[in-house]
Amino acid sequence: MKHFTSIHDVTDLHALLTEAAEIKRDPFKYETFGRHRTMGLLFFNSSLRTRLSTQKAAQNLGMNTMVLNVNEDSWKIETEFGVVMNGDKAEHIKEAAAVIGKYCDVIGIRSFPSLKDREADYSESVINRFIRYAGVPVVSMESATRHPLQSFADVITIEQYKKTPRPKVLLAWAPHCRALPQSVPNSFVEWAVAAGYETVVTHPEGYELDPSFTTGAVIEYDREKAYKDADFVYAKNWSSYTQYGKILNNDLAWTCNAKNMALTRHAKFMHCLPVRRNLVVSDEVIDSPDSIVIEEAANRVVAAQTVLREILKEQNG
Ligand code: SN0
Repeated sequence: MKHFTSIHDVTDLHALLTEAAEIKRDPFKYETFGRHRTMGLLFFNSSLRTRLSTQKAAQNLGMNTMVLNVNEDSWKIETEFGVVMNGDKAEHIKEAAAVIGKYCDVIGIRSFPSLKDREADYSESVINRFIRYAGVPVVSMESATRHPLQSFADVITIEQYKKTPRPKVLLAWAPHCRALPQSVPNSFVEWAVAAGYETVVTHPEGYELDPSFTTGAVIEYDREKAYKDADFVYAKNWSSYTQYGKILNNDLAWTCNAKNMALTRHAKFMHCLPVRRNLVVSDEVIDSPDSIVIEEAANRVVAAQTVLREILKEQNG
């Protein structure tokens, strides 16, 4: 594996899941594999789990880590070309990426979408420019359109809990007070379909995701039908893709609550976190024994470690 920005960088998901299970059983099996290698973690946006789990994953492989909160601790970075840099941004992405590439053997990037310009966001300019100018492998730690480390951890978690070979996995839109990216849902659907699950997405009208991410999934507007007999419910808010970045609905009937969950086959509740209680999910559901959000977050280390090992394998030759 050279870079890791989506499911398309994975040649054999089944083999990757086997590798992940092995790493989960014995996290220190490859503790010297990344010796003398450095991972730089660059955050253009906030993070708790990704920041800590990815560092821990790198350290479990014997790597060194450096964390930079871009635009806060460093010079502000200009990501566009051809602009007269007479504003508050002192450094261009072209030099920044090239320099960081000299200090790091792997670079992780978190860069959320603007949610203002769909074409610009969906062109993934920040992560693609790092890939182009850093000259070292780049790992997405949530980009404008995807969150593959999260989705990989989600699939690892479903594999751990599933009771049937092909569980019904529901991605259920839920209300939120802020406009959020489509990255988590886009990516989750791609991975769930690739893992071979019966993948259903439910949301109010106007929340259709970019169809290139939902190929192979069923879109069910009838929420009750969608929840019916689900084995896993992945609640998540996202802002509109069609009316880009807009909040179109705040109906609390879409909250993942006990009434919706009662329609399922004792479904496990999942969410990437952070989650807004009693807006996205009721206390009752997230605090129930069927909630697996903490184990899901724990698997973020496993996912990141498996991916870093794949990248190091290629570097180590
Ligand atoms: C991000 C998102 O993509 O939805 C990151 C999730 C891993 N979530 C948020 O930004 C939540 C912020 C909030 O105000 O609740």
